[in-house]
Amino acid sequence: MKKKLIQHTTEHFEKIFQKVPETIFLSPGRINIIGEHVDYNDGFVMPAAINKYICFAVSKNNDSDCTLIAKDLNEAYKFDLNDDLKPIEKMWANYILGVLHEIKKRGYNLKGFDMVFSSTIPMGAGLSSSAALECGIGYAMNKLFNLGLTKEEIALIGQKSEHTFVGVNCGIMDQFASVFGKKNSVIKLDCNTLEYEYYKANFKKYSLLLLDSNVKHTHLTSGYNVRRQEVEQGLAIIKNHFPQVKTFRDCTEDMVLELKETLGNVIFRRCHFVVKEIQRVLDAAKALNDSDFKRLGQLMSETHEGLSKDYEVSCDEIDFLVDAVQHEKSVLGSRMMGGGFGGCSINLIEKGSENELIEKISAQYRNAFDIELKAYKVKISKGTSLYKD
Ligand code: GAF
Repeated sequence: MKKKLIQHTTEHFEKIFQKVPETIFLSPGRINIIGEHVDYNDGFVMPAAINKYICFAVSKNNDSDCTLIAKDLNEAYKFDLNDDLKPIEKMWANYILGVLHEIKKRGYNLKGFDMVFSSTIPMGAGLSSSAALECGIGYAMNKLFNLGLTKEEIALIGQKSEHTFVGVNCGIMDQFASVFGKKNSVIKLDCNTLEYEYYKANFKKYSLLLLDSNVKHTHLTSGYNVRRQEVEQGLAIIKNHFPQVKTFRDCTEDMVLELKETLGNVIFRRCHFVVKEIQRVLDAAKALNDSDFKRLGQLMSETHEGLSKDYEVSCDEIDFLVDAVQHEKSVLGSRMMGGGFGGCSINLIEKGSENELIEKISAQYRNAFDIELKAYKVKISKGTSLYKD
């Protein structure tokens, strides 16, 4: 699949620009084992890059004009790099323009380029095709024009551009996973300090299976930014009562419980989820280290309960998919993954049982919602990288 993607992207570039692309880059999507909606709350997360990619074929063109071709959408956008870059109607282009704008703003010198990109990351499925696009373009500019950006800077530029050009106040998890992904490794990222550790993604008898609800979300129209405001509001109240609290990391469950009435029902549930989720990631890292997959699965399921009932970022279709596997002996844990309001569930499942489960759940899902389920057996792969120069 990767080879085909590279081949198609390269051929398309050659057809459009009548030359061989100077470089090819691959930027992966991501999964997240656990730690949802805590990256913007100074928590820990455990994402990993996967073997679904956006492929970029790029060449410098000795001009200040740039041509971007979104092969899968059959759309193009041309602009002059010397112009003041601003968000435009074409949403996909904003992920790229935002990154270029951020790079220019930091004083780096960019020159014109021609680019074709194509993807195997399903869009709106919670696998972070947007971060892959941002990081891929950041990585490509860095290499092509020798900017000297670090991987961390590339991730931060991607995040910033999503805030300014797309309007989603996302955390750092997706961009970090896309850039820092490592083959067969899960990243445990401290979103407060950006320190990270790799954990061997050795699930032994188990594997990770994604069930795609085929319900598309966009964070902009979903409650993502609203959730951020709610927890910020909650944290301000907590800090007021407990001056020793600087971030959610310093906050205990008891503190939140003590302030239940002051916070009010909704904000209380949001904050309670955050505090519990931060602890769950630490417990999950231990479980993974100890190869205690039963515990890991339990923690994943607890996360879902919290995301659905307290953080309220799930939806009927995803709740259905998680509920449907609850009593399956082969499944140790299941939860919605990513920003929510659609997308995929991630399941820790006994190796070899995947197909049977997919068949069974697909039929149930079709009956309940008249929607075709998609399933992905993902492999954990390396982060954004140069494929060829
Ligand atoms: C989205 C965001 F982009 C991430 O930063 C993160 O908050 C995630 O939702 C939820 O964990 O993917």
